[in-house]
Amino acid sequence: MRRASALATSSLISRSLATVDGGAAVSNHRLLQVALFASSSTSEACSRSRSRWFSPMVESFSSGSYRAISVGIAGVMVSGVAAATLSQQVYAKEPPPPELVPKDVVLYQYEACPFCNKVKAFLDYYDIPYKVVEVNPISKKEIKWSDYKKVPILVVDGEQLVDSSVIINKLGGKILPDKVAPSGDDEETKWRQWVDNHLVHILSPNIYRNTSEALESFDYITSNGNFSFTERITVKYAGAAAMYFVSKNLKKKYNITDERAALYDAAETWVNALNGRDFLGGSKPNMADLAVFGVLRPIRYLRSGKDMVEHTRIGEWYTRMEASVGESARIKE
Ligand SMILES: N[C@@H](CCC(=O)N[C@@H](CS)C(=O)NCC(=O)O)C(=O)O
Repeated sequence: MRRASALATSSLISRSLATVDGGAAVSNHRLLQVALFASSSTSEACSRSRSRWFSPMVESFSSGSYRAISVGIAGVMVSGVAAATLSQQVYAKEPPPPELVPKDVVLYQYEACPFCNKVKAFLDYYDIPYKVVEVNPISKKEIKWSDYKKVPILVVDGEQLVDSSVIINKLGGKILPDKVAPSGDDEETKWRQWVDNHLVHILSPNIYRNTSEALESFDYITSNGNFSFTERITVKYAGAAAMYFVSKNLKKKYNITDERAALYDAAETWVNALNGRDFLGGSKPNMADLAVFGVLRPIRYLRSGKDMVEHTRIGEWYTRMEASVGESARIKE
């Protein structure tokens, strides 16, 4: 068992180093796929962010209350309730009509995978209850039954859906009857494509940028993923070392000279796209908001995500997204 695991790990590493040397098909590399990101969607992260979200409101409410004292304590309390209600209305989920909610939804995923997190942001926001099967990225035994060998796979009332964007389109078509199908050259589609073709490629070079960030990322990945005890230890250190090198290759492949600058630039590009709106979708998130939020969620509380929020204007939008997406719709088993 130990030998099998060591063999698997060494094959992963030798493959990743071969990829570095050969420079081909990096995105198909198993370690990279194992490695993609750790989830920050822990309840701890949620509660931290939620308190940050509410604190400016509480502060402004408090300053308003000084003025209101002259009017009377009752007035303050009424306005407090009104403010809370308003925030709930503004940043609320959009559950579909109950008759359209699928009965049985199962997501096969890696907790840290950005594509899986894109699907989860969609399910959480539309409040579609789903079960999660965490796939072991080395054996993949949980998806042996499928011909498709990547994650996410979403099984909706027995029907297999694959590829994050296709999953979202197909499920969206079923549960959101009033949503007009995008024309293809509209703003929402353009930014969804930007996520898949640009944003996701900047993430790996950032989270494996140096040895300490690579270790931080693998600590997250191995703590949240489906690994045996031996795999957890070996993958953490060997994976971090391998991905440090792989990420240098990815930088070349995607013409990235300074990975942090590229991340900040992407965050600013997104904020510019919002053009003063709360969300790209206006007063409510659309599929592009959910896609950007979904792929950023696994890195948000890693060093790179913290830097991104500190050095760019994306934080306010991200916090609004956290408030809108709210609690996960995942069914805990
Ligand atoms: N275009 C696909 C990409 C999915 C993808 O590449 N998933 C990675 C994990 S992040 C994967 O499963 N790779 C195969 C593997 O781990 O062997 C999507 O959007 O769902």
